[in-house]
Amino acid sequence: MRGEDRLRVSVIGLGYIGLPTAAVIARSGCPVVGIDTSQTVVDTINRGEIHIEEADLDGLVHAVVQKGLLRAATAIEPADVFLIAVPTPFLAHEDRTPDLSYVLSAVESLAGALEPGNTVIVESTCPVGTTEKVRDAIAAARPDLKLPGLAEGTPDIAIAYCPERVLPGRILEELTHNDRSIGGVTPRCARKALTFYKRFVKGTCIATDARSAEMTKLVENAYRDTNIAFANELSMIADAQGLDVWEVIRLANRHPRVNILQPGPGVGGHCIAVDPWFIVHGAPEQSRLIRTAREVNDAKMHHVLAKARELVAAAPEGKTAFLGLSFKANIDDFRESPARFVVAKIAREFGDAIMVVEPHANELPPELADTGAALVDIDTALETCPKIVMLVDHDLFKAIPASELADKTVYDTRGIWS
Ligand code: SAJ
Repeated sequence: MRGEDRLRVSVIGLGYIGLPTAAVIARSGCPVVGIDTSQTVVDTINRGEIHIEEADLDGLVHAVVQKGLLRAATAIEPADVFLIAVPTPFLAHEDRTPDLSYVLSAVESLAGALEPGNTVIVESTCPVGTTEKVRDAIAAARPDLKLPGLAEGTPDIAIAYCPERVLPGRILEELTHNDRSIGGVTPRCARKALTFYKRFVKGTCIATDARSAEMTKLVENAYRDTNIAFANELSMIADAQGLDVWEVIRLANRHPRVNILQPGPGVGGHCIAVDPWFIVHGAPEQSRLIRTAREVNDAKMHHVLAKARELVAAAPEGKTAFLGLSFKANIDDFRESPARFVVAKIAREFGDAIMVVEPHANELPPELADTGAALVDIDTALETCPKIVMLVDHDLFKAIPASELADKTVYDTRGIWS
């Protein structure tokens, strides 16, 4: 590695994790080149602008680009540290096999640029064993290099897995202050990666092995999914028994050792709704609870769909407003969003009987475009619609007093007016 201040960093993948990570590393003083296959993304960042919505990210990217510490490109350049932050989706939605092709193609493109002394770090969420696969792919592409765990003596390249654990909406804060698990292919690799993270992480950095770090990331999201599934299952039980689930949870949470999460229209996003399946895929026989939690959260989405359909179908001449499309509050991320799923299904069936309010969208997603459903602002929806389905607890919606809805029929899946 180079001297402290001239450490060159390459961040591959400039999405929700890669771009903030690149900006935070650049802020620590390292020159960073961000690599992305999209020319539009590269051009946007090189103008000092951003293509995603995230608190305070625009100001930081603008500042580090202006200082010459962050630059974007479509082709890999030599660096001291290569950090991979590309997506790991499913191969096919039905069988939920993890698709490692983005990770492996990033590895393929950086392998040619590797020099002895370099460090390769995977941050993408991955099934257990992926970092070793990355090492093996580098070994196949670069037989001239000594790789950790494969060759005798000091390896030329350090390889580690270091998952991010930031919450969308709080990414910059959490990138800096959260603790990090840093898993090396060998202990030496972990130490090298740890020294790098210490430059910009204020939380505690804990060295471990790559497989444990890979599993830790999956476990964190499966834990949250399971807890949300408990709340969602309770909400369906409460519906069947005519109970107010919010009241029951509020009361149960007065117990000093009970902390039930909030029911909603299902679990969305690109992490919690996906990662538990990586565990199930790796150990199907042993993952009964984790699989069931996924199924419960998906079932909640269908439960909400059925109840929303009932509301719209009753007197369809009176319009229904659907509040929110994103996968959670106050963000512009619509990936794997249960709200979007529900609205799209209803729109296909009822078209112009529905209005959609989403303060974080300028237009409706493509599957809603020709259905007759209209994207309107909140005041138009409140003036026009006698029926309301609340799907996402954006601050804008939480600011509506329950008294303003007194003459409406409301299905509140988030309990904000409970
Ligand atoms: N949700 C509920 N009820 C709750 C909490 C959440 O229905 O009480 C829903 C949300 O509405 C959303 C989904 O769950 O649809 C996920 O939202 P989230 O805020 O729990 O998490 P994400 O997906 O934004 O971020 C998660 C975080 N993981 C954990 O908290 C364990 C984050 O720290 C990870 O970095 C991120 O996944 C990731 O990238 O893996």
